Amino acid sequence: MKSPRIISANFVIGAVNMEQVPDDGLPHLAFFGRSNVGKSSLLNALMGRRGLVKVSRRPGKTREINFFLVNEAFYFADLPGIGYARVAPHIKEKMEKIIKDYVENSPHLRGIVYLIDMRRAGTSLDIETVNILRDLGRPVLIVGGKRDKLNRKEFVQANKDMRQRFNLEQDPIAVSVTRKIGLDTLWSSMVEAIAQPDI
Ligand SMILES: Nc1nc2c(ncn2[C@@H]2O[C@H](COP(=O)(O)OP(=O)(O)OP(=O)(O)O)[C@@H](O)[C@H]2O)c(=O)[nH]1
Ligand SMILES: [Mg+2]
Repeated sequence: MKSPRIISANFVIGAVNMEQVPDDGLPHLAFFGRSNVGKSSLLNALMGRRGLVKVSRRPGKTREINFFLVNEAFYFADLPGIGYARVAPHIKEKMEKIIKDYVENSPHLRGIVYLIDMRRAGTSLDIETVNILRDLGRPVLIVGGKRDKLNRKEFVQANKDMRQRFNLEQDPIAVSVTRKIGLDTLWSSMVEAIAQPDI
C-alpha cells in the first residue's frame, strides 16, 4: 500500500492532563519510545510536514502529549520520550503520570507504535515498557528506527535480537526517516490499527 494522501495535518494541543486529551470520538494512534529515538521526526515524515512536530536538539524536551489531527479523521499522539536521565525528578514524575493516565484510560487509543533504535535493538527499558503496554491490553507495533545507521550484517543481527526480545513472529518494520525507508509499510499497519472499532 502507498501512504495515504495527507490532505490536512494540524497540531491540536499539547496535553498535560487527561482533560486536555481530544475526546471527540475520533481514533488515536500513539508514538512512544526512548528519548531521541526519532518519534517526532517519524511523525513529520508520515504526515509529510517537515516542521510540524518539533525535533529535539536536546533530548527529553517533549514533556506533554502532542496531538495532531490528520485528514480530520484520526489523531497522532506524540508521547514524551522515556529514559532520559537528565530530566528533573519532579518533571519526570509528571511526565510519567500523563503517559500512564493516557495509556491506561484513553477509550480512543487504538494502538501504540513503539519505536526502537535498531542500533541497540531494544534495551531493558524498552522491553519492560513494551511488556507493561501489552499487559494493559494495548496493541503494540514494534518499529525499528534509524535503519540507515546499520550495515547489512548489523541489520540482520538487529532483526534477530528484536524478534527474540519482543517475541515477534516476523522481523519488525524497519524505518529510516533520513532515507525514507519503510514509511509505506508502516502506513499499511497503522491504517489497519486505526480501522479497529473502539473497545
Ligand atoms: N540517521 C537518522 N537520524 C534520525 C532518524 N530519525 C531521527 N533522527 C535524528 O535523531 C534525533 C532525535 O530525533 P527526534 O525525532 O527529536 O526524537 P524523539 O524520539 O522525538 O525525541 P524526544 O522528543 O526527546 O523523545 C534528531 O537529531 C533526528 O534528526 C533516522 O531515521 N535516521
Ligand atoms: Mg520528540
